[in-house]
Amino acid sequence: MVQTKTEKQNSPDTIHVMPLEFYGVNPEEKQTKIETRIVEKIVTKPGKPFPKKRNKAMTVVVVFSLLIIICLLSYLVYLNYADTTSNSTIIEVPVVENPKPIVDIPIVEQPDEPVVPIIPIVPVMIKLADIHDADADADGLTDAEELLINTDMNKPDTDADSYLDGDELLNLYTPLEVGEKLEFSDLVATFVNPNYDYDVFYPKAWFARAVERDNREVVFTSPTGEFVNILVVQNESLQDLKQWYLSQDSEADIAQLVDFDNKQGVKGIISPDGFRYYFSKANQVYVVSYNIGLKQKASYPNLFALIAQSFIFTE
Ligand SMILES: [Ca+2]
Ligand SMILES: [Ca+2]
Repeated sequence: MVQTKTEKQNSPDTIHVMPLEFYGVNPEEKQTKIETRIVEKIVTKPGKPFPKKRNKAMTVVVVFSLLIIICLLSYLVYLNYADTTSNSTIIEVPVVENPKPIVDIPIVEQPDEPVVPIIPIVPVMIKLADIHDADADADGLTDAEELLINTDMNKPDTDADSYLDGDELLNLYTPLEVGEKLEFSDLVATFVNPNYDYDVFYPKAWFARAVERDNREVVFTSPTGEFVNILVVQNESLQDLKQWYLSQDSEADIAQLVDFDNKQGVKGIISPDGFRYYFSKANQVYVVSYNIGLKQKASYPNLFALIAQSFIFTE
């Protein structure tokens, strides 16, 4: 079936070509050749895709647009961050000076214990009269003393004059001879202190020496190590002996101080424990002390008493 020119043009399969007259040759033949050639060209030549140049331009436009959008978004994000930073609140941390540590002290419950009353400890005074060494014949002299002065430790009255050995010695008589003064016997020696103006008897078997050159302190030492010393101390305010004693020992009981008159007529006092005798003259106090060292018993209490009984001022 032959299609009219109009039908060809309206057909969906029609390929529009130039009018035959355009070619200038036999229209029918030429038309056929041309159509054939065009058809062949169309059939043999593959269809071109979307022009490359156009695709590249579109891609560039799209990419460029995306870049602009990204830049705008980044800028907006930056502005938002900057605004947040500028408006952020600065929290000031309070400065605490020298904070005190909090220490939890554990509460320890104390067990109930019976209340024990506190009893003050009162030092027990050791009295010389209570620590005399053994006295076998009960004549007042210890066995050690009788051994030292050659009396009979088993005979209370060695010279048989009716006076006990102990009584004779403390009255400055020898218990070895009837009616003989001690100072003329061989039992004692006299220590003369010219610096402090006194004399005393001391057992000849003892050793006498001055601690200081001026004889302010003198020591008489027994063979057992016990010793008697005489020390001169100052009493510038010329106090009475008992007042002076209290000034040295404020806790002393003045009622316990014993008045003493020795066999030379010198007045003094005896300490409550019996270990010290005190004499005074002018602004000086003479202290006669007995020291038993580490011993528990006093071997020579009567010889100590003899020294005190014989003490006499020479001026
Ligand atoms: Ca005796
Ligand atoms: Ca006698």
